[in-house]
Amino acid sequence: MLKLKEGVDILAAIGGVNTLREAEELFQARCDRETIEKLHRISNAEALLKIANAISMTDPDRVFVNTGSDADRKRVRIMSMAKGEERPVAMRDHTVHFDLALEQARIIDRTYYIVNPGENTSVLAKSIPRDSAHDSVGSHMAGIGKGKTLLIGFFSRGPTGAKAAIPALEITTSTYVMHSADILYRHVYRHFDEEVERAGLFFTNVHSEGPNRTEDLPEARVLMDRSWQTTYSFLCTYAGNTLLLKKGNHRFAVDLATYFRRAEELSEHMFLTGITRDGQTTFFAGAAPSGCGKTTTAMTGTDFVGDDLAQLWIADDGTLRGINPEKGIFGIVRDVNRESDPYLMKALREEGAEVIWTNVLIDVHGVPYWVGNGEELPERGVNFQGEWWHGKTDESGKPVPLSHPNARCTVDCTEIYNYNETAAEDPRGVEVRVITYSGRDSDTMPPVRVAQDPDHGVVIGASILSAATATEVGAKGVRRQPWANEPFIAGPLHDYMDAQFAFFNSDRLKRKPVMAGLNYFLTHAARGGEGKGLLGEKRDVTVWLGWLERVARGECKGIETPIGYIPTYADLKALFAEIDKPYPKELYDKQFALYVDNILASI
Ligand code: SPV
Ligand code: MN
Repeated sequence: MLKLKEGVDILAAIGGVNTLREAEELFQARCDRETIEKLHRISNAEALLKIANAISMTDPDRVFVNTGSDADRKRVRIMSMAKGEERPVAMRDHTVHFDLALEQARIIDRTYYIVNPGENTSVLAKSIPRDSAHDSVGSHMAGIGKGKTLLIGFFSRGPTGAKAAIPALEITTSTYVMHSADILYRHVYRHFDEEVERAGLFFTNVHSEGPNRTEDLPEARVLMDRSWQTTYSFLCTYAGNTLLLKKGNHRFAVDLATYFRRAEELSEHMFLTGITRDGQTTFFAGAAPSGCGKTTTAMTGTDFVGDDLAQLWIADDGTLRGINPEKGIFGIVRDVNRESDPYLMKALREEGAEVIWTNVLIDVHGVPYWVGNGEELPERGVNFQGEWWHGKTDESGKPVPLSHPNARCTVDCTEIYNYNETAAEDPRGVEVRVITYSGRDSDTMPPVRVAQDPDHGVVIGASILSAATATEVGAKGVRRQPWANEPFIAGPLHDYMDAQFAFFNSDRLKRKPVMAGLNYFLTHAARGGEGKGLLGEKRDVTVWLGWLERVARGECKGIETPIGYIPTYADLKALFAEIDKPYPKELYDKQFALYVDNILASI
């Protein structure tokens, strides 16, 4: 069983700062006047000690506190350009950052949970004993900041004051990481003390890219100390490995929900989006594994709230509430085009937004391009492997793609036309009426089905399957992706499942959500046709969500089957008519026929 503040606090042990007085002496010795003044506005002793120990351990030349003011944010961007972590591209306020060719995704083979003796972790995750982690951090992070500026930011994972929002420190030598945090997270510098008080805790993240060389990558590590809710990351730059406010802290939030707030909260790898019809908005929270179209699905709603993470809780009035711990997207750009993602495309291609591009192709005019963008593509440019030209191959003779399949854009949600900022910033959260679970299942489950009861809903979540995607270095094959959250579940999966049953069956949850399975990856070949082409189109998701919205409002029920309620042909035909699309009965039969053998095999 996980215990907090158990075992050696590695950061304190290496930093050696134990009292507030020592911390103050260190600030006086190591920081300029402005930084000291900024630190003096923080009074939480634990946070000041974390900061002092991070400075002491990494030994930077300078320290910079990013309060989130316009001036500080601008300084971060200027530093990033001067340092070369980012460069400007043609459009104003757009920059590009390249990660090393061999670090284009999460380095799951070098990602570990730091554990105490006897502590269990998920069998699918890697763990490292506390004393070995202590050695590893000590030998790689002591002095890693020499010659650099250490940047410190105070963030909130969620709207200030929301029940499930948690404050966190991001401490990094990387200007790109801090710039990304500026776009993706809410600053809470001015209310940090109160927020720590309210939440009862905060998370800490310490990162340094070190020299940023390919030869150091085997030594790169992402280490997460579950007991001290502190992450350590070194010798890497990809945001999934370094901006641990995101998935590092998500893992701690999963721990909190599972072990300390059981049946009260959940922390999920889900988008949040709403559909408004006749003046009423129905909010959805939807899980999908990394690289399976979560961002695109979220943006099909009329009231977009988040594309990656959701903190859910049961409110005192018995409703299910959700917040997005983030306020920006770090989205995959492959296949983002005007047809499938009009709002995102507008934010990316029209002046006005601040955008960080990563691992795309920059052409000779400084314009970013990516595979599947629906535009004419340039013949040459610079990408994640250096100079690129059409037909370029790597050492093994394989063609080098124009952009990496995990190339991304970082942009504030307020730049997205259908973002409902009022709902997203509401500390009461949005009321979640529908939960969806989707994966990449080519041959078994229908496009949409509704669980018969909460237990069934939990099982649908537990059964998600996905093909490997480009979001993890070295991932291969189809694998189970329970709740699409498996890569971020630190503890044994049965604990997580138990927490799901306890949450959705809770007597306190008076307004039970509709729980549904979604699958838009059925192929023609799997339904008696030819080829791997998809049955239906990506944009049909609006119909599946539209049907669920009607189920949530009690306007449709569907046909009861052993795998849940499936829509009637008449209901779907009417919904397709609303998007001016014919929906032949023959296609419905293919999509909703139950392939019992496949279903049994899957069970
Ligand atoms: C994902 O891979 O699920 C992402 C990007 O959202 S990151 O987790 O930051 O690598
Ligand atoms: Mn994700």
